[in-house]
Amino acid sequence: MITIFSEDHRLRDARTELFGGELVMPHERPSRAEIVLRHVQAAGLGEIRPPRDFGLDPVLRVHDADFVDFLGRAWDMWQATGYRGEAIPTCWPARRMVQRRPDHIDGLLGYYALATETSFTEGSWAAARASANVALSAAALVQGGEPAAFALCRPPGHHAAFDMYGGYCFLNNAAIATQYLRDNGAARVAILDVDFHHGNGTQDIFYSRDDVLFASIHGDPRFAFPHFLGYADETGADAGVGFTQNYPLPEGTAAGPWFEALEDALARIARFGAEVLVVSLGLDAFENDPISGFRLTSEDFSRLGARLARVGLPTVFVMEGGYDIEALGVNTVNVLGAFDAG
Ligand code: OKP
Ligand code: ZN
Repeated sequence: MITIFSEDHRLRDARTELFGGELVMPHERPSRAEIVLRHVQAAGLGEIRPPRDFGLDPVLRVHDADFVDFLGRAWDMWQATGYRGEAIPTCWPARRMVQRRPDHIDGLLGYYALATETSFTEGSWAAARASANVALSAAALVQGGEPAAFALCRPPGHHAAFDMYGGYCFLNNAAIATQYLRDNGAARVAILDVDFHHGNGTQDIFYSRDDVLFASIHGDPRFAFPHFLGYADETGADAGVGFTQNYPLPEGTAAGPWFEALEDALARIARFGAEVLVVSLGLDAFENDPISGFRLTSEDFSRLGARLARVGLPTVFVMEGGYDIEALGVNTVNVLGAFDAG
């Protein structure tokens, strides 16, 4: 299959991630995309193309305009304060406080962030836009008749909600691609999120809709980030009731129960009558992932790719997480190669 990749991912190169009470080198770093690209090349998966620029219109179909405006101005506002570090929120509109957009960057960061690990830096906005264009370009290929395409997105997107960033995500690449598919002829699109972490942003964006099915297999929020969404009883609202399905699984989950959840999700996707499948492809359910808690093996990722091929739908793979950088290229290409072989 064709891979879409942008060198501009490198513009997202934070020095810090607030982790365990320390500022550490970010887990979500440029070498992640480079190793995946190298393995795509080495495996001869197919052509690698740069994205085209879709502008902000398709982004604004799923994100709040004031939020997008904030992302575009946050670094300059932070710089103007004279602060010397990277931009990290320190306060929130917590319970019983007023949800009103303030003016100062310290307040804006807390207003729009859902967590503190995602330091905002100089090139973050440019990289996030490029990442969305990667997803859109892959979606356009599939809309144009390609059976599948791989959006090698970085930064990832599935934690970014209508008006929130965090969890290493700024714009929700999978949601932007999904809405693009809807706007260009697909009546029903299914999103399958296999990243270890719950795709809270994607769920948020489509929660009240019956034209997009969202299914996610992830670490139970009682023990896993993002901690405040992703329970099994979140099944949609209004017209969207029954069009969100969460599979929160316990720490230490290995292939048996994981693939059982996958079968249930795929049965729902079939019943839904999806015309296109968007896969939020995180590889952090891997046994050696440094920040996650499942036990899938590299072979299990091949099994996943082969199973997704049997679904028989046009498929857009959108890169999300995966932090065992040594294994990330192998695991990604195991999914995609097995899909192509299937
Ligand atoms: C992004 B994606 C673990 C803290 C986790 C943020 C994780 C973001 C994951 N103790 N911090 O879904 O891979
Ligand atoms: Zn993840």
